[in-house]
Amino acid sequence: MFKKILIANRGEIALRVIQACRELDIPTVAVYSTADRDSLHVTYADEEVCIGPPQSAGSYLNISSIVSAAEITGADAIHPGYGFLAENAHFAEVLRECKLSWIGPRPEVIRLMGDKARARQSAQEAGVPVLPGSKDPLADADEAKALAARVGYPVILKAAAGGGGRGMRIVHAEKDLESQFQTAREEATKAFGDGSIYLEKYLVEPRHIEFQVFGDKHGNVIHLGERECSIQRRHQKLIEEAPSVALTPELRARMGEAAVNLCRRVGYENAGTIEFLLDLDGSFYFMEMNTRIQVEHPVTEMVYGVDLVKQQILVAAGEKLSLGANLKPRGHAIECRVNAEDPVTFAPSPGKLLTFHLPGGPGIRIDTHGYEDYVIPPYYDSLVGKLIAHGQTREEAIARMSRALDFFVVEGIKTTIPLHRRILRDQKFRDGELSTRFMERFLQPKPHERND
Ligand code: MV4
Repeated sequence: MFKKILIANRGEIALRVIQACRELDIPTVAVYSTADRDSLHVTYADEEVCIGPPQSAGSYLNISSIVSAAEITGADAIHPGYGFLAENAHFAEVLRECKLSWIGPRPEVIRLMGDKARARQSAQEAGVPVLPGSKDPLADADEAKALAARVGYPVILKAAAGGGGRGMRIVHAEKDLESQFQTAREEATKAFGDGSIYLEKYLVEPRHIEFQVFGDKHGNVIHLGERECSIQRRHQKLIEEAPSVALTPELRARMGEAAVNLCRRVGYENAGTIEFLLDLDGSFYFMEMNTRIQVEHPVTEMVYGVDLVKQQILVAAGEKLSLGANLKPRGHAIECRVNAEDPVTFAPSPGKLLTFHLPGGPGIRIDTHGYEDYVIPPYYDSLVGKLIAHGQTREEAIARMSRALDFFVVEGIKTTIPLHRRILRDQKFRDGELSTRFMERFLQPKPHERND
């Protein structure tokens, strides 16, 4: 087992990793920027190293500072959390060269899945359904036109180096394809230094369903069911739940098998997520793979009663997956992301938490780095905490979430709590009528509120 783990992250996920390490009796090293001196991950880690200025480029993304921090403290493994360097294949390679263990998949697999066009090919080779579209990145707009004519409009242009909604263009008719293709290519070149574009048939109102997968170094791969993540705005998820009301046991088995087959094919080790689009008729299609632990992992933990972060550490240390046979989902879990944002305009709202009262009681879990008098810095993402409710049924999970939101008191900054309270009262939400357009519709002014 590892002797000391360095956590190359901040905020709630850094604390979450420290919790897992403590249970495994492994000492921890926190790294922090000068903006995070008073952060709980620094307080709770056994050792801490300042790695640079507030801007992430100089600190949480600074590979040489982080490697130096590991060498100075004698850490022998690094957990990247999510975001920052979590899906940086180069970082994983540097660690390998420095004889530091990486708590994540092999760099080759990170690189393969980070190229969304190659990931799509791998899915296809593994027999996982993909939407009609490109086999390889498109050479030019003419090739895009010919392909779009074959698959039918609307189509979507995606940057191979993008992902998570960055660098996408929806095209409804042939007359718009040429200009959209050029724009997509220019944007991708500018944003990612790689202008490779591929094309797919566009699904207008799918659900976003993702499967939690896990692989070890001995070729064992399992899945831990799905999360429904359709409630998002501008590709930022707001609410996630498990299981999805849209899946029958048969469909779950087929999607889970597809997810596991893809992981086996690429030799996946670590926790991972296979994202699917689920169409209204029950057809599902591979969208992307995330090669990290995700923000929303707690809903799976609540339903399956497992500690995914602990498993990441055990598996990275070479242990065989011990979850296997006795995996049994129980009940329903929902997560609300509490962001330091205006609940109406979504403008960031950093600042001091003057009051911070957390709800508790049956079925409630909160993952947060917040505390009274903590100052949320403006430099990083706006997540202040995740409120997770578990119940025997979806109805019970909703009831528990609603009362926990009512009893969650934050003063000093604006948060998304009032927005979550409204969504949880929404009839469509309560009926489980979800799609990737849910928020667009929810936020549209109701007819009687319109003023135009
Ligand atoms: C799509 C799609 C419809 N058809 N691909 C958004 C994030 C990135 N992972 C890919 N995304 C989409 N790809 C095809 N062929 C719709 C989306 C999409 C979406 C997906 C999941 C959750 C929310 C979304 C919101 C808008 C678009």
